[in-house]
Amino acid sequence: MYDVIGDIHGCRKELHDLLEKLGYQTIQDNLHHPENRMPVFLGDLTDRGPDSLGVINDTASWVENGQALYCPGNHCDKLYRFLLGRNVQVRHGLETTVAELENSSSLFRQQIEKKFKKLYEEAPLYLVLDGGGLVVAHAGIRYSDIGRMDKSIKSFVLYGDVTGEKDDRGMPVRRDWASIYPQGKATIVYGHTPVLKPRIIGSTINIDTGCVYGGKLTACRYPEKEFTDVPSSLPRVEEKFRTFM
Ligand SMILES: [Mn+2]
Repeated sequence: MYDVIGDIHGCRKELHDLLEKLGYQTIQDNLHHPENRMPVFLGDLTDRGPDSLGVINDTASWVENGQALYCPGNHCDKLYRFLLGRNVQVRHGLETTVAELENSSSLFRQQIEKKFKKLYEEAPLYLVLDGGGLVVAHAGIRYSDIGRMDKSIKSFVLYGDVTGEKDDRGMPVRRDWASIYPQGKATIVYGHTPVLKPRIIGSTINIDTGCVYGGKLTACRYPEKEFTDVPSSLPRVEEKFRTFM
């Protein structure tokens, strides 16, 4: 039984509030649930929120201890490339995580960088769970791509079905892949696009309820397909939430 948790973006307080509400107990670097449930993190652990390094520290420990699962988001991918010394633009939220690193002691910084690199390198691009009944992918996945792990689907899984265009607010235009995902197939739980409440279209469930924009941090309990959420402690940024017709 899984609790898939939406985009955290450095909101460590909300992460702990949500885990507590779901019945988890944390003791130092360990996470325990009396009914042996397991959290699944669908990427975008860091950036924009107040404690990205704390979120890395917690989640990487739990994954390493076999107490949680993780697949990356686009912000994770960019942070990883930054840590490798690649030429990435330190913006769109990455600047907050980089500032946290720069303000840390060199020992803590080294530990966090090592932990995050290991977490990222050992993670699959997306997770296939429950014998194929549940797929967790940061921005979603096409039905025909489930089972593939090659590089050509990486952009879709991390960024969604982008057209390369920008909308009138300067946001990347994303096609609504969920609306054409076939009915009755594997349940896809994903995030990446902030919505006011979980968006269920057929077998697809978007649980990015914009915690870092003052919304909520949401978990989708599986197989129940029920939601648990906690409110954000951050100010509301209304224009960041997508509405669908
Ligand atoms: Mn994302």
